[in-house]
This record gives sequence, structure tokens and C-alpha cells, in this order.
Amino acid sequence: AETKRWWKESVVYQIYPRSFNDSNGDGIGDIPGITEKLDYLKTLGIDVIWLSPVYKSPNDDNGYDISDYKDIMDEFGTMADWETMLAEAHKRGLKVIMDLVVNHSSDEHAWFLESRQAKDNPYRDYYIWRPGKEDGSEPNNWESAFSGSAWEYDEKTGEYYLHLFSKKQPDLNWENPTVRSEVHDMMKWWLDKGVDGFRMDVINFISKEPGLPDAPNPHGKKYVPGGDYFMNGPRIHEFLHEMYNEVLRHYDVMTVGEMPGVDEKEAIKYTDEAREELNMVFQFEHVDLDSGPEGKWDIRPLKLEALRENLVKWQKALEHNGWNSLYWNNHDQPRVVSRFGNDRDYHYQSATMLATLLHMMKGTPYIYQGEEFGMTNVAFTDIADYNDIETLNMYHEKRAEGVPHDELMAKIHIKGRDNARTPVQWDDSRHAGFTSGEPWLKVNPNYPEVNAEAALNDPKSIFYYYQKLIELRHSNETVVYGSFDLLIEDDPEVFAYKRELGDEMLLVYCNFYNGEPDVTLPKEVRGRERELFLANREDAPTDLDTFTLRPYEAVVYRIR
Ligand code: TEU
Ligand code: CA
Repeated sequence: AETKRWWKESVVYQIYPRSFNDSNGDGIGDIPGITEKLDYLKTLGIDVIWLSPVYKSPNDDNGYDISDYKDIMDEFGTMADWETMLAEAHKRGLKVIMDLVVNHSSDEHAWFLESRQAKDNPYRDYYIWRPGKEDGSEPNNWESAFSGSAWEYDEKTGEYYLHLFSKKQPDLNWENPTVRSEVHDMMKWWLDKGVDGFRMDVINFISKEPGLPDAPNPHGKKYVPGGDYFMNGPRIHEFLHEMYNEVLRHYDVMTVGEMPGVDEKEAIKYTDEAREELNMVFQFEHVDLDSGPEGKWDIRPLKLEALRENLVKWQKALEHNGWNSLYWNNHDQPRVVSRFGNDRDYHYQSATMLATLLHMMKGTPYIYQGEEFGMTNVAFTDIADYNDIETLNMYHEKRAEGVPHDELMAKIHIKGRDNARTPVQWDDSRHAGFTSGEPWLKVNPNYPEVNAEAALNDPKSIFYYYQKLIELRHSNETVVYGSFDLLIEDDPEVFAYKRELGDEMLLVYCNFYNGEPDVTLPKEVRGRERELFLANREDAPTDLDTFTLRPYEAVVYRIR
């Protein structure tokens, strides 16, 4: 049987502090603003808060560019504010995990300021410096995740440094043991302050293929993705096991590694407890299914078949020795009710169906702020209303190539990261109650209808459905530890699976679209009595072996 762990029984709630709640009217969410909302989170019922970065940062990438790992960003408050927040969370039985961003730092970090001074500076090897090719061009052809080359030339010493993300996010050199021990010390420093774990930013990028070779470039592009040479690289498992031994082994904490480009075979290595690396990973396959070969802006429709095949693959691959994370949303992804649901005609129905589909699977569910009451994508028409560096860089690069404004805005409306980053809509007052000043990013104009207060006042809201899902996970072991098996292999509209533990069985039926498909119960339970465990519509039948699912209906039966 399964080893019981608190982090397997938990539901995590992600806070993107800049957009969460502004306590002092400067238009920027902050730490005291989080403390104010802890009771709200307690009402929702979550167990763990994942805080996106709150460290000192020049905010080139909203805190994912850290200039001091042991200090708090001025805009977010002080270390004392942070300590109060942690104490207040702990008082309520909420754990807090921090974002650990150590694939790269800010170019304004003291280490980098030193590193760029001279080739023989003691900090030189903290980062990845290389001379240009013979013709002076970049050391290789890798493309940055935020457009352009992944290399930046630095006049001072006449060499290039590697930045897989923005040029203000130089990659740390994990080959250097001093860098590794600096990171370990910093992690212990936070753990000793009482944090309950880490979400590790692009942690599977830290080991680069020695030699940093050019990536194949059949179409003769200027720069190409170099992921094959840094995703899940040669020393990654060694580095993570070392981190476990040096740091994590000594604390009762949870870890989740964010891992673009991880497949289930690698994931089992990262999460197999016996290997002592991480508890879980964030994989990206299911959120890449609506992208084509050209990457995230190459947008395709999602098919349930593809999603089901993928999710089932992950459920089965990690079912014995690993553990899955379950998520639809985060601060980089569009809002799920707009993306895979129908935010116009079936807002409640599709949001709750998607929630059911996710939360009834095996793994630790993650909720992203605002998801719990159905926040949606946004569509600003002016590029000046956008802030995200990925979006802006893409827009300007493509505009320069002659792609029309409207075509780019259409993509941004579907996939842009600011869909997730508009301020949390707390109520129907000015700026949705997020701030008494001017918000750093505009509020989604649908806040008069979609907001937390309205949800709290409506017993039939998405909020209370999430609350129920969390309650069921806390009160029912099958939801946490039960086996997972598909019930219907190939229905183009219905995702149906069962969870089983001992004598108990949960049957989950989700109608993914707005049709009205019929489903039939599996042979083993036909004619047997069943009770309603959860449903997002009234009057789901409990006595029929074959029944019709209504648009976006989700229903879970319990059989004992
Ligand atoms: O994101 C990792 C990552 O690979 C991103 O490129 C992500 O896939 C992209 O945003 C999708 O559009 C992490 C953080 O979550 C992200 O916010 C940071 O910008 C990035 O790392 C760099 O730290
Ligand atoms: Ca503020």
C-alpha cells in the first residue's frame, strides 16, 4: 500500500502576490494583503499556500529575477510583514511553500555584479560565460524563452553570458560546487524560518550539456530552442539528490519541481521516494496540447481524446512509486474556464466540470488564485495594457517581421500570461476591491459579475463547489489514495474514470462539451445501488445503468 504523506492529502493554493491583494493603495498586491485574506483561504479549505517569488527583484520578470534571495521586495513589504504572514498562516493550520528560483538570478544580484567585473573575479564561475564564435557571434544558436538569443554580450570582459530567459536573468552555473552550496545554505535559511517547502522554478534546466552545442537548425533560423541540451540534463538527478541530502532530508517539507519538457519516464525518477529527489513535478504535456510544433503561440484546438490519453498516461506512470501534481492553471497559463471550458454560456457548469475532472484524480491538486470562483481570460485591445515580458517581446519581434497587430492580439488573448495576472476580483467595487489606487495591471472588466464576494454570497457558486471538492479529499481516503482506472476508453465527449480503495469505488463522469452523450455504467456495478458523491447539476440519476449527461455535467457516484 501507499506511503501516507501530508502533502499527498493536501490541496495547494498558488498566490501571485503582485495580483492578489493590495493593502496600501499603491496598486501592487503585497504581503500584508495576503495576511488579510488568510481567513478567506481557510474558508475555502486549502492546506498549503505556494507563494510566487516575494524576494528582492528589479521585476524584469515579476520577481522571477531575484537580486537578493534573503530579502523581501520593497513593493511587497518587509521581512517583518513576511514573518507575520507566516505566523498567521501557521496559526490557522496553513502551510507556506516558497518559490525557489535558482536556475538563474537577476543580473542585479551581487553575485552577477561581481561576476561581470573580470574574467578572474572569484564570482566569475557563478554564471555561464563563453567567448563568441570565431566570427564574434553568440557561442551557440539557442533561443531565449522570451525571444532572441539566449546569450548576451558583455562589453566589460568581451564575453557572452547565458540567459535561457530574459537577459536580466543570467543562468547560474550549477557545475560550480560553490554555487550549489550557496543555494543549499539559502534554502536552509528559509526552512529555519519555518517555511514548509519549495516550488522549484525550471529546476530541470540546471544541468546543461557540457560544451553547450548548437541545436540542429534544419530551417536555417537565427535562433532555435536548445531544450535538448538543458532539459533533464546529464547531472540533474545528481544535483537534486545532493540537494535532498544536504537540505531537504532534515526537514518535513514538500517539494514540487517545475519541469518544462519532462516526460513520465523522467518524472518517475524525480518523484520515486526511494531515489530521494523531489515529491512531485509540474509537467507541461497536458497544457501544451493546444499548441502546435512552433510552440505556445502556434495555437490549436484541444481534443478531449488527446487530453484524456495524456492524463491517463501520467496517472498510470506515477501510480506506484511516484506522485502526480494536478493543475490546470498557474501564473503562466491562460484561465482554464476560458481555455478548456466555456466562460460565456456555461461558466458555472464548465468551471465545475473541469474542477471535478482534475480534483478527483490521484495526485496533489493546485488551485491558482481566482480559479476558485471562475476568473476568466481577458482581452485588452491595446498592447500598452499588457505587462508580461514574454508577451511584449513576442509582440514586438513579430510586429517587426510584419505580422499584423490584430493577429498577434488574437493570440495574446488566448495564450498570454497576463490572462492569469489581472488582479484578483474581490468584489464589485472600483478595481474589483483589489486596490484603492490604480492597479499595476488593469482589472478584467467582468468583475461586477465574477468576484469573490458574489461567489461567497451564492451557495451555488463555483467557490462552494471547490470548497466541497477539498472537503471530500480531506474526508475520503479513496480520493487521495485510491487506484485510478479509465471507465470509458474512447468516448469523444466524456471523460469517465474510477477510483478504488478497499471496498469503495468512486465513478467519475465528466461531459467535456455541451452535447448530451449517453453513458453506461461498467458491468461490475450494474444493478447495484449507488449514492451521489458529488454533482454539478441537480437530479443526477442514482438508479439507471444508462443515463444522459447534460452539457458540462460532472457527476461522481460512490459504491460500497
Ligand atoms: O516558467 C518556466 C517556463 O518554461 C516558462 O517559459 C513558461 O513555460 C512560459 O511562461 C510559458 O509561457 C517559470 C516561471 O513559472 C515563469 O513565470 C518564469 O518567467 C520563468 O520560469 C523564468 O523564471
Ligand atoms: Ca501594495
